[in-house]
Amino acid sequence: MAALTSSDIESYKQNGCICLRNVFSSDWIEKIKIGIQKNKENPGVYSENLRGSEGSGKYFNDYCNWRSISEFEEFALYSPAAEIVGELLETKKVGFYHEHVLTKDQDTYKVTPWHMDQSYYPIDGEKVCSIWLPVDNIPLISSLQFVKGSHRWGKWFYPRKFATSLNYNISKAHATKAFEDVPDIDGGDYEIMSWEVQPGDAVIFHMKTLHGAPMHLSTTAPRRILSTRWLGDDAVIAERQWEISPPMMPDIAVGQSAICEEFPLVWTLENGKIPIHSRSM
Ligand SMILES: O=C(O)CCC(=O)C(=O)O
Repeated sequence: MAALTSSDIESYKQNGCICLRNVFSSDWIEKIKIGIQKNKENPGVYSENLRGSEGSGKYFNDYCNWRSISEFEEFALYSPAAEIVGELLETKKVGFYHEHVLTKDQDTYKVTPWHMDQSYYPIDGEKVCSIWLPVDNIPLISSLQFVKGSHRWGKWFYPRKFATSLNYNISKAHATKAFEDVPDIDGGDYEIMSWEVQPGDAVIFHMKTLHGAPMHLSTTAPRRILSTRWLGDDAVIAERQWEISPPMMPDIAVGQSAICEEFPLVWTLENGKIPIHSRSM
């Protein structure tokens, strides 16, 4: 058992984010470091290197490489992550959606714009979250920030390009939901949650919680993160009016469970981790 407390579960429900301390062993952290290094040396088709207007560092991000980077596949299938998600979301099954590497070199001026992940994804449902896992010590000044409780506002915000902070272009005429611009969080009166974190800690957040990250101004250490995305019982395929992320729609009807061959079942409450050879919906 991942042994989360009822207060952890309640706090996640209320705030839409939580920091769990020391939940991944140093072996997992070392594996992830290797995976991140492999990813940076051999970036995938979706990779980006972004820079702020000043500073020497790059904000590298890439995703959906877990089937070719064995350390990420192992993490998705065999680490304690899926069970933690199962307990925190109080879900009977957990599917793995994808991984996302987000590293900021020393002296990176690029901020991560405030955004809501779920509007990028063709996924509806409430039992859906990400685990933001640092492999470096991250001071509060560089750490991911959340707008407390924003997953419960009942609002959907347009996805924004990380490179420009501008909204995605809307290419289809018929919106299935009303989307709004992300409000000016930095200039507004919002309650922000954020944590100084060490390797082994995990920051978990609802896919609707607004979040963003400041520059990484350390001149001595990078800020390397593996963010993994997870699906629970009520996660279903949804339509979006823009290019979805990742840009591959599974061959599943809108409204059906999103846990499928592309986004595989990795854990159930009854059986625990699902071995790779016997995975089924
Ligand atoms: O680490 C970052 O800069 C952004 C992380 C993020 O947006 C995410 O994991 O969804």
